[in-house]
Amino acid sequence: MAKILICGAGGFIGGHLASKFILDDKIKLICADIKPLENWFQNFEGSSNYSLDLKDYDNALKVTQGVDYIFNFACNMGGMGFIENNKAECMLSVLVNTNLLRAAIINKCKKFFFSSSACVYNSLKQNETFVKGLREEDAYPADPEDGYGWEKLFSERMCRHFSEDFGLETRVVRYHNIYGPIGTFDGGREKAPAALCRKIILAKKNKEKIIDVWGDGEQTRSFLYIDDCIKGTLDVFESNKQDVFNIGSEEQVSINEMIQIIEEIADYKVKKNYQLDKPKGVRGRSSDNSYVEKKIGWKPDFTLREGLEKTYLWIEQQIHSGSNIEKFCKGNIEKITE
Ligand code: GDC
Repeated sequence: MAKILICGAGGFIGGHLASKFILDDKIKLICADIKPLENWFQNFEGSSNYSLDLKDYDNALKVTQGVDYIFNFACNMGGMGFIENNKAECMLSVLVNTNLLRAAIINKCKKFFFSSSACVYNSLKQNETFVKGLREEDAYPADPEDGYGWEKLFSERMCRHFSEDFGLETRVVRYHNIYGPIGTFDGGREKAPAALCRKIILAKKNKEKIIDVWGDGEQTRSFLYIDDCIKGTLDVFESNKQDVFNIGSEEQVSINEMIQIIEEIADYKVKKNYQLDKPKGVRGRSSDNSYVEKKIGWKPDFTLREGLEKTYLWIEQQIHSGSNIEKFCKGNIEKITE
């Protein structure tokens, strides 16, 4: 039986991965997260669940004992509204990955997965609205997103050197704005797909005609649906390629175009109040998947419209039932904007 540890299992991607592993009776699953158990987005009786802070090395040592495979999703993160305003908090996540790598060596773990981000890419390559998809080599020379992106790039690098120096097998992926059901949609950490679904759902519910949009709406991104993300994660993990891969979509849209898709799903049209002083991040970003497709054979299945339909429906259910609002809409540190 393989013993698998998911760190950050109480969060969005970790929770979805846990929901896959829990169905496999050849896996003994261990889940860890800093949040109290009742706030985990998903938790399962069939796994051993720990609420602990992995910035503490003793906790990292304890939870990795006897573990074969480690997936590390644990970090303090969120959408642009969070990472632009909490750079030190984001950088402190370096302690989690450092502790887990050290503990993986002590406890002789077989393989280590690190969830990096498109925020590692050089900002000069993201200055236009429509940009060429980012290739893995575009992370260097280094000029990543301040705070959050530097932490991710440093931790990627540490994975590389732990495998070179200590023989630990590592796998690293760079996620490009993952979205979908059972994720944050309010409170300051939400990313654009969930935030804009929420705003349109509320406008429709309250018969309002105008929503706030950060920036001028012409900035572009590509967004990856959670099911594609989980499939890509497992494909990279199970492969024998010790490397760094994009896990993203190549469907580049402007924020205005995404709003139009959400309006069509909602069957409700809104006017946009552009807030130019809000966090905007890079001007344009998209993934180039040629390397991951060639080496791993992974590519996404869901279109943005298909993924947004599922996401919209789930957020609408949460808002209308009102039952899970606390769990999915609460930041756990004070300094959050909007
Ligand atoms: O927050 P985000 O999805 O993160 O924002 C995308 C764009 O959408 C930004 O330009 C933002 O200004 C715009 N936007 C417009 N209205 C709103 O109401 C809104 N809320 C939000 N959140 N944004 C709005 C993300 C990081 C992640 C992760 C990924 C990797 O950056 O925040 O932590 O690492 O990147 O790709 P984004 O795409 O800039």
